[in-house]
Amino acid sequence: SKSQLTYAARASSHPNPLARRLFQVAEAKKSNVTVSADVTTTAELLDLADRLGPYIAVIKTHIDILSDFSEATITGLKTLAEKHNFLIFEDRKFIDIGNTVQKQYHQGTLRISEWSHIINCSVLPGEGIVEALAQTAQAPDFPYGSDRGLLILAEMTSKGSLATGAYTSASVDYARKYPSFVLGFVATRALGEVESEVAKKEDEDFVVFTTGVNLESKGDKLGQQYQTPQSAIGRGADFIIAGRGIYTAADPVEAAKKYQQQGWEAYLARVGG
Ligand code: 5IU
Repeated sequence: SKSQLTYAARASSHPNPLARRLFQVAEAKKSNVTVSADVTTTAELLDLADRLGPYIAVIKTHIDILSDFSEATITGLKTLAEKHNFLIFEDRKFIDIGNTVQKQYHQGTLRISEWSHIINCSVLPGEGIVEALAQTAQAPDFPYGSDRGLLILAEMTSKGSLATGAYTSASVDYARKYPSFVLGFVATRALGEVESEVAKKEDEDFVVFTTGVNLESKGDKLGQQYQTPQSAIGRGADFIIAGRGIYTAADPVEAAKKYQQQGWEAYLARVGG
């Protein structure tokens, strides 16, 4: 599978412009780390983004947990993304009928389409959610061009997750049906071999983001289950997502560097570097 190839090779051959950019960023910065910056004020978010920016490929936000979201949040995030060459992933987990998610994505208070390169959705509502988000982002008058993409939430890390079996298979089906907008998956492993109703193309190259990565802890008191960067990347993660493991560390910059180093070494081991 493509996960044996280097990010540089995948960047040069990938048909999706945002996937190419993602792999280029990883290669340029020698980082496959996504920091999940789950802080609750704009000042904390922008401070983390600026300090950790050099060591990460992507920042993942939950913009609706900020107590003071404003124009300054958007401007600050966009400026820092350019300054440090990282992409923005709003972990909004859209999960509604097509008509509603189009408005949640492209209208409304949070203006997600304006600043977030990557979004994600659950396929619980069925294929229509993917179709609707693709339709909005690929409309001729969509202002942000081909610089937007979707990850399908195919599995979850929490204890007792119901995102398994037929749900995970449907995630793969819809990714294969909308490859020009679906970058890949949020999942705990590579999904290329999952049973699917849609035939796998020989050159298929979906990107796998794995959450629940932590070097110090096995889980939390609310059902989160962790694995290490080595384990996640060994199972097929292309990008590892760490939240508290980085931002609650005594020194978040040192922690980010440690995840960057371990994530990169695990990647090099996988591609045989
Ligand atoms: N997140 C998960 N598990 C999942 C999915 C998303 O933890 O299956 I999909 C989010 C929740 C949180 C971050 O924003 O990833 C993990 O944070 P910690 O590393 O602090 O547990």
